[in-house]
Amino acid sequence: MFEPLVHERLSPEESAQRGAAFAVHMQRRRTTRHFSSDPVPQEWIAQAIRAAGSAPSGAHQQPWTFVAVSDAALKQRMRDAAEAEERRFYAEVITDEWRAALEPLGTDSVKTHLTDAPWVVVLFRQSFGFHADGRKRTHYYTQESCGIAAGMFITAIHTMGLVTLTHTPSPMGFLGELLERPANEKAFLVLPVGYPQAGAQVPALTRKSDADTVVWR
Ligand code: IYR
Repeated sequence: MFEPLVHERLSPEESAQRGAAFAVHMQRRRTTRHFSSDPVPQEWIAQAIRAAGSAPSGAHQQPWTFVAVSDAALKQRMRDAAEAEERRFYAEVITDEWRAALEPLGTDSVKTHLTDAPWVVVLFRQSFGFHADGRKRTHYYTQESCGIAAGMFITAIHTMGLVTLTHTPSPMGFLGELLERPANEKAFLVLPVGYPQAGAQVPALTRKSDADTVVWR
């Protein structure tokens, strides 16, 4: 079944203006580890998830589940479990090369963002799904699909004037248990969302230039 594409062709001037303004808007996005506990309405999180859910996906299987946590006790349990994993990571798993790469970012095993931020959104990747009759249904390109959806979520959050952090506790198995997800769902990314703390600091980073990013042929 097909239907007509709904598409508005913009004037070249409008395309150029929107493209330039959007690139400036996106260059202002920063990842922060310092969240205020100021509340954020549930509807705003729902809007960002709705935007993320518009992502293209392999065979349009939409292999994602977003679990949005605001319950303080649950956030504390997620933090306790994440910090236990991260203490082991920073003490035993990390290589010298990896430690040096993270040094400018100032990361460590203390994950205050998991309890400070009003929302912690956990994106689960559905590594497979189910047919209506309960048979297992293969999902395709789930990593790519969830990566794109995550990017759209981050863009929506930034556009709403909020901040987020892409947190990847490793391993992430504890999240499926704590959030009671079925076995076909694998935690993909943890995204605390909120306002930045007053006086929040971010690493002084520069981004790759156009010349280092793109090859024209
Ligand atoms: N998962 C760890 C380590 C970590 C790894 C990378 I690559 C980062 O960009 C940041 C952190 C942690 O969350 O601290």
